[in-house]
Amino acid sequence: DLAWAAGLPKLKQKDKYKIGFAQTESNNPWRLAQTASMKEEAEKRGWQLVYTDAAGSAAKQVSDVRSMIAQKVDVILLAPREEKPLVPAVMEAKNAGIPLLCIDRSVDASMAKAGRDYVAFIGSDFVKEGNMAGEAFAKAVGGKAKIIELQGTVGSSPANDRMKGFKDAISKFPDMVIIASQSGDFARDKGRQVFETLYQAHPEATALYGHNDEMSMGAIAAMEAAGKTPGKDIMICSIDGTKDAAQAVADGKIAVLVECNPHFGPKAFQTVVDYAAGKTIPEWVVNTDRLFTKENIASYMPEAF
Ligand code: GYE
Repeated sequence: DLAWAAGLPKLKQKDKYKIGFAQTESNNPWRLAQTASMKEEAEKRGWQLVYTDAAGSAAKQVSDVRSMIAQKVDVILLAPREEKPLVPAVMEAKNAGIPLLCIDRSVDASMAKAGRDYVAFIGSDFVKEGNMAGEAFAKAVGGKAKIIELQGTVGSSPANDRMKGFKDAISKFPDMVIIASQSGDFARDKGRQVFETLYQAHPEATALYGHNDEMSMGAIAAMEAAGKTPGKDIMICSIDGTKDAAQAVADGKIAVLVECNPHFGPKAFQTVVDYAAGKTIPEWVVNTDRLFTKENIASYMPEAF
């Protein structure tokens, strides 16, 4: 039938699967929430989970996938750290006859395609996240800001797309300008260091766009250490929805927060079941994300991770 006709590996219908989850790193609350969601779902269904943590190395993640192939897992869930270096892992799974799904980040579409080389991409629309952030932020700052951007991991799909979406949104506002942009690798400490350096070089900055909450929280620490008030001297917009960031919205430090939901377990496992049943899986199973400001953050607080 349709899904299988494309040349993708088949999956037998079984009560229980041995399922691989190749995580990219575990140094932030988003990753921990995602891993917990996978483990919970595996336990609930009684499936065996083969879990690996690439510890921030694309090369290790490739070998993690190889070891899953060698262990003959039934199916692989891959959270590809970067778009290009993980393509070989995707192709090797395909050639070994193991269906693979990209979870939360995707791989370079010109090199490996969902629906042809791997089953599907399950995750957020990062361009849209950047767009939502940019539009709401322009409103929050009255269409005028000198922005420092902290990019995510270089070569990762969320960094590439959040950059693009935000840029497109603010291009409609001539006084919204990005004056400096550098990667903080999605990490809190790196975000703090990079912000400190960029702010020293650009003391005229009035705003921060952080591609994730961990970097934004790091930057807030740097601002406060420099005697500046986040939310006043420097306006902030951020993406994810961690507990710390939600609290910072409530406290008036972060003006705009765009959600990126890490709880993939139920959706990912159900997609595997549907695939085995021969249902047609969309190439992109899209997660929808919400927008939070001081006005509506209270309702989100219990969900923050
Ligand atoms: O925003 C970040 C994490 O790939 C969508 O990666 C994910 C991003 C998320 O490390 O916090």
